[in-house]
Amino acid sequence: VKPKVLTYAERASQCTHSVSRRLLKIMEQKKTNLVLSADVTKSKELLDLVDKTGPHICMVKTHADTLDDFCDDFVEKLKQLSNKHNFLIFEDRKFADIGNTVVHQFSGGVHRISDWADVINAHTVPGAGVVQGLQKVAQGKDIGCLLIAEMSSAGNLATGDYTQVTVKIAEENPDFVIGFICLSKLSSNPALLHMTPGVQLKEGQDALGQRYLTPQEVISNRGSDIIIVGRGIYGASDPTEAARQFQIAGYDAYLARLS
Ligand code: 5FU
Repeated sequence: VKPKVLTYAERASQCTHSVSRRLLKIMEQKKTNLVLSADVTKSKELLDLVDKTGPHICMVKTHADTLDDFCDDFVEKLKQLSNKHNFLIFEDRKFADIGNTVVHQFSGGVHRISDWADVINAHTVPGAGVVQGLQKVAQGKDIGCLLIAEMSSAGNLATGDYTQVTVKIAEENPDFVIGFICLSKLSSNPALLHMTPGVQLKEGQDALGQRYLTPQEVISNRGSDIIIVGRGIYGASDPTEAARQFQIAGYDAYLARLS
């Protein structure tokens, strides 16, 4: 018998972590499993893009260290937009050092990520200490962590045992880890979210090793929960319309999985 696929609302009610619960509720309310990867390098351009596409997304993903003009005012404005359009903020910093170092990378430096991000992520190359270090900083804050269990790029080493150990670390840290960056469903725990980058409306690749799957393949066939889209949206002539199309494609693929 095929196991019943739970709705976002049903899964929200099974989440113990406030961030995964909030995200699933937003996904249910706004009918979207789309994360915008806002990889532009000027803060004004980023804020404009996010304001236009905000109604279509459940979360925005940033690379704060690629912004030419990152400052506190940018953070303030991004937070205002997240309230206006009801989405979460995910800083794709990919922490990958020993626990003691990531404590400072997460809380300090120029970006002070722990002051503003709802969601962060980490590689598991260093072992579970990276998660423990990040969790120490997140104590008392509503921040959830994703573990990078698989990657979209050609020839990456996050496969096999590495992926399996990463899933184990996630399952052992439910107070902090809310899911994965991955290419397919890795855990049957309904509280863990699966988020997949490398998504375009047509399969293909870029010139630097990125590989693309479609929303249908990622959500319906591979059982992931969330699509992460960058150039497919901000590189389109009409980013708002592109976001609307990805929203529909992703949500239809989710509905197809439910039925
Ligand atoms: F962990 C990963 C991964 O495996 N692949 C990715 O592409 C993260 N990413 C990020 O998703 C990457 O850093 C970009 O920010 C984004 C994909 O952007 P694209 O323009 O849709 O290719």
